[in-house]
Amino acid sequence: MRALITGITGQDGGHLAELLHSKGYQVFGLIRGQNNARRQQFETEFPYVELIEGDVTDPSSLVQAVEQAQPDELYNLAAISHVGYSFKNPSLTADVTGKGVLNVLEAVRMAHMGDRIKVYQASTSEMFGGLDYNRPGRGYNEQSLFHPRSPYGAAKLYGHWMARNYRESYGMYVTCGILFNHEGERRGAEFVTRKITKAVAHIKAGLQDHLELGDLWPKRDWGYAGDYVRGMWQMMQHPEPDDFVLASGETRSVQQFLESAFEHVGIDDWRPFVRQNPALLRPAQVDILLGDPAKAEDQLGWSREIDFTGLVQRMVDHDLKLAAVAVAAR
Ligand code: NAP
Ligand code: G4F
Repeated sequence: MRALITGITGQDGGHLAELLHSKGYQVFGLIRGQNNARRQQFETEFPYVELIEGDVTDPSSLVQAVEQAQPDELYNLAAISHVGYSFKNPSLTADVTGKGVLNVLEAVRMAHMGDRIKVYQASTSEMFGGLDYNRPGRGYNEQSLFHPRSPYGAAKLYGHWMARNYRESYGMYVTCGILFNHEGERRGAEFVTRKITKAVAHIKAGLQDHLELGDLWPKRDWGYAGDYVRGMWQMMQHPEPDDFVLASGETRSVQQFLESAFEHVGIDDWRPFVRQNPALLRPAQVDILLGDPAKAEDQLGWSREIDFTGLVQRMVDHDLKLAAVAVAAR
């Protein structure tokens, strides 16, 4: 089996490459830029991945990538994925996170491989967004209404509907995973969980004295990225393309994540170490995300191995090791 992954240098790209390699796949990854700063580190960690240069905003590079990789499965993970950044760069976000999906789908169709390549689209719980009329109740599922609250969420919703349209119009195998927040050791430090675990480790090691955050009250449904990429692969083995929610079914506030991380290093009172920075507030907030993964559990047999406490501890322990290396190098 051959797989092409866009967004290979991101968090999920790394986990998915590892999973597919362990299953015997030949893995190809689309990498952008003339001199991508992440390339060398990526090649060291994943020597078995064959990198192909391309960009989801450049249709011809995608046709070439598809022709070169000849994939059985194409996982479209590339995106500008930071919600806060998308408010500052909405047009770029529309081009990459939205129209980029159309470019990938068209590349498969234009290369006349629409009948043999299965496509996975990385859709998101940010598409639900949420206002009073569509609060999640027992959890958003595949039938819930969408109301995106950011340029990122709106761009993803466009990509989601284009993916569904290619499934319905051309009979292509295009599956959308509507994934709730998933985190881990590979999470970028610009996302709140990793920002917290890194800061907690640095504070414990004496490398940093405080942490600046935005809103602490929003709630998210957090899981471990390794569990979620396994769900992506399971979706692609399903006989029919479809939409599936992956979520933990539990929701906690940013403050609860913060408390758990500090608690794990033996600091009971986190308040002296945390300041609010108004520059980190967003023009609109998604108050609460809670997902219902029943369909994926029933139809795919998907389950999670790592719970919330395990996730926090794993991330903090990883960052404590990195902090110890930094202290030793001083
Ligand atoms: P991530 O760490 O931010 O990775 C994004 C990837 O997209 C990076 O490899 C980045 O490459 C690549 N990329 C950005 N612009 C590109 C372009 N113009 N052309 C080609 N590649 C480009 O995201 P992630 O957490 O792994 O998430 C993977 C996907 O799932 C994303 O689409 C995200 O929106 C979606 N998603 C994530 C979550 C979550 O909780 N993690 C939940 C739901 C959905 P560079 O190295 O060049 O920057
Ligand atoms: O970690 P976040 O930036 O993740 P967010 O906005 O939930 O988006 C992530 O999950 C989505 C799935 O639901 C993905 F589609 C998306 O690509 C991304 O992976 O922020 C989480 C919460 C927000 O309410 C934010 O306002 O934490 C709050 N927050 C408070 N202080 C902060 C900060 N977020 C960040 N990034 N940085 C802060 O300092």
